[in-house]
Amino acid sequence: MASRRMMLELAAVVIVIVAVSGSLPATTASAAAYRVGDDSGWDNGVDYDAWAHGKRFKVGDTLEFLYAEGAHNVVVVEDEGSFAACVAPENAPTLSSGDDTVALNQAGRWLFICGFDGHCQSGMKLAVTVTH
Ligand code: CU1
Repeated sequence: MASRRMMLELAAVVIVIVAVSGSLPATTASAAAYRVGDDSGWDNGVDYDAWAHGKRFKVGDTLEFLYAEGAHNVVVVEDEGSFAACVAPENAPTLSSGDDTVALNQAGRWLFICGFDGHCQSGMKLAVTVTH
């Protein structure tokens, strides 16, 4: 028959296991890394509305824009009007390494366009809504 001391030790072990396993999902679920366009990357001829559809972007997630350097860029646009009109504002942050990762570090609308002539108009634009 188990002693009272053994039962207390067993209870302590169970509490530790519950505490550890309970904390793991919280840390792993907090950030997701998305490759924009999946295997198609950031390119002409990809439907980015369809790509974003159904995804739930959270603060702390990252977006990776992968493309041939020099073929495209990524302009971070602040206002919906510029996004709708495919206009890259004068001082908008522009990424151009070919492998650009954007940390979605605040909630709200995040708008991206390709600044190359005609690319945004033909579909290289991505809007995501980021929540806490
Ligand atoms: Cu482009």
